[in-house]
Amino acid sequence: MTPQEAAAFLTAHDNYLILTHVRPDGDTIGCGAGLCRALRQIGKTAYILENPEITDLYTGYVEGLTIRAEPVGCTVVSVDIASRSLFTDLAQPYLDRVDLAIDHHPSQEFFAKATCLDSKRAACGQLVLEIVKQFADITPEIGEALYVAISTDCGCFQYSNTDASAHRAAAELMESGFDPYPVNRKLFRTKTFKRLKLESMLTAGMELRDGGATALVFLTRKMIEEVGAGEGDMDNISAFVGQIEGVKNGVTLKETGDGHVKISLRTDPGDLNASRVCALLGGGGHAAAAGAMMEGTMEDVRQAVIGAMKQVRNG
Ligand SMILES: [Mn+2]
Repeated sequence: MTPQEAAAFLTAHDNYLILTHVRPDGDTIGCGAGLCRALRQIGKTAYILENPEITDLYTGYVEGLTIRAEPVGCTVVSVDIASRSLFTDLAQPYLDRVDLAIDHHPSQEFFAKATCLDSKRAACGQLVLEIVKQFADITPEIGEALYVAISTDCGCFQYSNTDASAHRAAAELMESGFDPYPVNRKLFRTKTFKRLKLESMLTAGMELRDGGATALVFLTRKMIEEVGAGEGDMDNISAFVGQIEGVKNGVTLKETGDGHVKISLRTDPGDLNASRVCALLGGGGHAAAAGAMMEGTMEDVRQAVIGAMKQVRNG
């Protein structure tokens, strides 16, 4: 589906239930909030399905927009969700019931009846902007939500996915009238003290390989408990390792506490395809940022990741 067709679909139906992905980031939340507000603006009934994993950084954006139980005869739309494995527990009843998926992941698995996919977009928020501006005014609230989607997914316009069109979309959203300074300060220039402590622990336990081009960091339950960190203190912590000079491939392994380890891989463009590595581990994502979830100990998963990286590099 093109953005034009998606806009036509959204104006033709009603009673929307919007789904966001597990471990929600700024893109999925910003898209959900922006889309929900745009649909309400044109008189539609629209809700975002409650996401139990949302962190403090993003709760404000969905205030008054969420619902726990399903509206009758709803039209289900997912935003920024690449596969069924990324559905939250509450979204499980909708695995086969998504009417429209709006996404930008090359690893999109086409679980929905219709899909509006553009894998060239830095953020799903760019696609949602293109869709909603065809039927709604970009109010400051919609503008801020979609700005959060775009700016977080391209690391405040620093990641390799950042291009002129991401900047243009951000500029267009800023013109809606919200104040970008507090948003940028909160999202990109503020760290909790607990976060800094965790980063120092990650640094102390870092493993460097390939002459320093590959770095692995290990976030254990013990560290998290010692610091008393909440999920909000760990938002986007997988971006940390890539900030070290010389590191092209940054691996963050995080114990989930239920016998699984979450893998996040960030790579330099053209060096190693992160999505292909994570596909070997049962996950997916983008060429420069991908993830997977594996059962096992930190050491099991460490070896699996190193093996998968070698396999992709040699294959
Ligand atoms: Mn995204």
